[in-house]
Amino acid sequence: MSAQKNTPHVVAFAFPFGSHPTPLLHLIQRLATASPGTHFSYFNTTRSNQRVLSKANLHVYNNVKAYDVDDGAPDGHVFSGNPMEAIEMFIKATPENFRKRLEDVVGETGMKATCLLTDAFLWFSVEMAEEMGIPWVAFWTSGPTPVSLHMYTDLIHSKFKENGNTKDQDQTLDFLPGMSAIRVSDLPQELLHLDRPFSRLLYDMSLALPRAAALVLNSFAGIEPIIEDDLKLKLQKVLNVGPFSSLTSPTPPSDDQGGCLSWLSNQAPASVAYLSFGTMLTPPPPELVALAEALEEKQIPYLWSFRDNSKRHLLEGFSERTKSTGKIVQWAPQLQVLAHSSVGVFITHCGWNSVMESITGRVPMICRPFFGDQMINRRLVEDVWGIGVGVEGGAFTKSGTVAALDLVLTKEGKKMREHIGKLGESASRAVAENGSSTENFKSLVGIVVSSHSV
Ligand code: U2F
Repeated sequence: MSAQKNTPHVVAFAFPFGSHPTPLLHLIQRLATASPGTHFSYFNTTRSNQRVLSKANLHVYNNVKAYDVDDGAPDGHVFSGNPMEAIEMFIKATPENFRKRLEDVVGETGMKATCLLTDAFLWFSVEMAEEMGIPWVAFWTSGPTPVSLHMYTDLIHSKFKENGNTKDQDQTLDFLPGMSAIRVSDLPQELLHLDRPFSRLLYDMSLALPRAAALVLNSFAGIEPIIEDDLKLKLQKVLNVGPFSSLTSPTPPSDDQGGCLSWLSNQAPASVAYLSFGTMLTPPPPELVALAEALEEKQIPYLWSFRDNSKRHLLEGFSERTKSTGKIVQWAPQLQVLAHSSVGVFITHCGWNSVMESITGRVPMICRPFFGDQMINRRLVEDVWGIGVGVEGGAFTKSGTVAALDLVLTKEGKKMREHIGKLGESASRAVAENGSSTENFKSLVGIVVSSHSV
């Protein structure tokens, strides 16, 4: 497409941490395919773009262009390793880094922005969009429950916080629609303590969301019906357009340098434990050791996605002793791994993308959440959907992990597999022709494309 001055121009801003930028880019790629007459600009920090774009096949799209924005870190800055440091520097650089880059791009291309489609965290986009007289579409990369909880932050504080402290951790949030299974202990720290820049960002987001033309989620209708209905009352439009993992196009290129898929093909059906803790974390050393001991004791074939080289030595003896039954790789093609018939259980931190991918692959989970929405996701997986189990005591011990493996791979596993099979079918129906996510996606295209006439 040759970009013209009056070409509709959708501008996407990514939150450059964890897996956030990737599903936003996938959404942009789907929109670019659906609306070839629209131009899409994807803004992300240089560091994050290097990671994301190498796997993105962007050259296939002649109406998508990626741009680097400043991440707020001074030149030559050496990060401490605490992810919050980079996040806070980035927050400090917003919104000016995006505003400045957008002005440059509009100046260079002559194409004014006609719609801002940004990570919901970047709530200031609504102010930029309103200044430009164009719609803001917010993309929430997790499920409906966490975003709904953020919208009840003030009410939750008034119920549960006394002198800055949270009362009984076991209390449920049954005074909120659809939240009777959620407990105080499941709430993200950022929701309970509003004193940090990241917490403020999320609080401000909850205030800004009603001004969004639409909230888009990588989820599917019916998964949390009461919450979805409640969100619809508060927001202009709620569009579940996922799960992305159930979609066949655009297929992320299979990145299988470790040979995971051929290894899986030599394993018995539903026998392998797949372990991965997402893009941001590694369990602490005693938990890694406990996990390895449990796998070894049970002689369970395993595939472990493990990137933290500083902790790799903890698994050395274990990986040597179990090399005939297990495999440790730096990166696994997780979507295809979870879709492989040999995988019987997913040991996960309950990041939302992992949960969606497990549902798509129909693989029950053993959950060890760490932060943010992960405790909520665990609660849904175990207590609401019955498709997995949390580890006893909330952290990996050898006996707790053995018990969880026994449960999922033998006793209760059958029921979990039935439940996840049904959810997986609903997910497939949602993204099929005329399915709810497909129809929602068409509405999204309508919002994004018609916005040039605003
Ligand atoms: C943050 O989650 P993470 O990025 O840590 O974890 P996920 O949401 O589960 O996403 C991880 C993605 O990385 C892929 C995997 C997922 O799509 O398929 N992946 C892979 O392909 N191969 C590997 O070896 C390892 C991972 C945050 F921490 C969570 O709390 C949020 O729920 C989440 C979404 O907002 O973002």
